[in-house]
Amino acid sequence: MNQRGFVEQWQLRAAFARSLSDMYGTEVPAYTTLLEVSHEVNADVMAQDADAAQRLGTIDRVTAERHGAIRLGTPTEMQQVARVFGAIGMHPVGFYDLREAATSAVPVVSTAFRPIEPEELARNPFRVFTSVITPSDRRFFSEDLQQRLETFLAQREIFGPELLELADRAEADRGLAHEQAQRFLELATAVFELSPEPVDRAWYDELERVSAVAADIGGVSSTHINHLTPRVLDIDALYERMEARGITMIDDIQGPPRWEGPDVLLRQTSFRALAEPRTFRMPDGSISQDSLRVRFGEVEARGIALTRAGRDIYDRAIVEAKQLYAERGVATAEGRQEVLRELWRRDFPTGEDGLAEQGLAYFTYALDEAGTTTRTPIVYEDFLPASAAGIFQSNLTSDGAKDTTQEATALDADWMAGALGRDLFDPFDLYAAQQQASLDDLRAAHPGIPSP
Ligand code: OOG
Ligand code: NI
Repeated sequence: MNQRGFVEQWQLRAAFARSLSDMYGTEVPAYTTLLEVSHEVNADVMAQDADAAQRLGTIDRVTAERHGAIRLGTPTEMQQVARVFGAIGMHPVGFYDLREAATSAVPVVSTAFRPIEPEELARNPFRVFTSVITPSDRRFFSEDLQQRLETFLAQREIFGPELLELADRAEADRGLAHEQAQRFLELATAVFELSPEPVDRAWYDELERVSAVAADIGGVSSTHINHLTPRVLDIDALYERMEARGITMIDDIQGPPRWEGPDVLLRQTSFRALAEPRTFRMPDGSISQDSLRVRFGEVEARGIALTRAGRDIYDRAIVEAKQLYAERGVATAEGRQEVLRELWRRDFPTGEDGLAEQGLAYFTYALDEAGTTTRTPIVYEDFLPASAAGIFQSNLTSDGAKDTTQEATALDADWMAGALGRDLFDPFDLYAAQQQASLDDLRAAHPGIPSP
């Protein structure tokens, strides 16, 4: 807050991330353990070599850094959540089609809301992976079920008028007066709390036979945060320490392997979804207690953003790795890491120099005090569809049903932009523009300088 009691957008964003984190910690205590262990690991990595640890962001940024995941029901809800995130300087970036990326039934398409300017990312990089269900996709939903689902979703109100009004004001004024900021944070946090309202058992179960994700979204008249993810500087160490504390993790760390070369993109893992008590309304009208397993805790380590050329190498390596697991009968997480390492050594340069020279990753350039050009890697701020599908799947209680004889509904980045009623940013364009801006600044200040 500044002197006149005005709370700027980035301060609202940081406060919202903290508020969600506090709320989620009371709802899912294992998340609090995950935060504790993340802090321990980060402190240890900093103690070993503080410069190396902060090559991809200051420790203050990394300590505050979270991503959340939410799942919504309609284009209207997407438009409304875009207003709430717009209020705190988060914009939709990228299009992810989980219907294609997942082998289980995951009938959603997604985008991620995040800050897009380097200074804003440095202040607080909060991001939220946001999915919307696809009732028109016949591989999952019959015409009859689509209609009943859409009718159900059209009747619910997730974002109330007071919250939306405050959101619009914050977006227009780039912040809010102190009291309004408090109210905005209170209302916005409440949207994502687990509702005590009884769940209609028959309706939930009908949707769950199609897809556990469909039931989580369309089986209830509210929404909730699905997981919150801290950033850690050594994800392998974190995995071991969580298991040592008796918390069962999913089998793998998704994404690139641990290896001796530069970390690229994103590595993620999670602890298994926990049974949470929920209240149900049974077909005979009685109320009963049971539990649902949908929410979990995830953790991630971030690496350098790859160019399209670099990303192609990554995508091909992930596909090839899957073939090799099958061919060689690889059945353990360590075995899969070995295969990935083998491919990384073959396909990726072992240093940042190689990544830059071959145009595989993004960097910014500047002159240091001694007059030499320095190169700094740009951190990857987005998500990976294959990893996201893996995270979804490893936490589903059932695979659901996908009728692959039916046509997919075509839903793409343009559809998403239309649903949101806003521009959808392309992640590659954002990284490329940041790299180019640094080169332009360098040349403007030092016209004779050779290209790095
Ligand atoms: C979102 C899964 C994607 C990630 O980190 O890749 C995700 C969800 O489960 O709703 O959060
Ligand atoms: Ni996630």
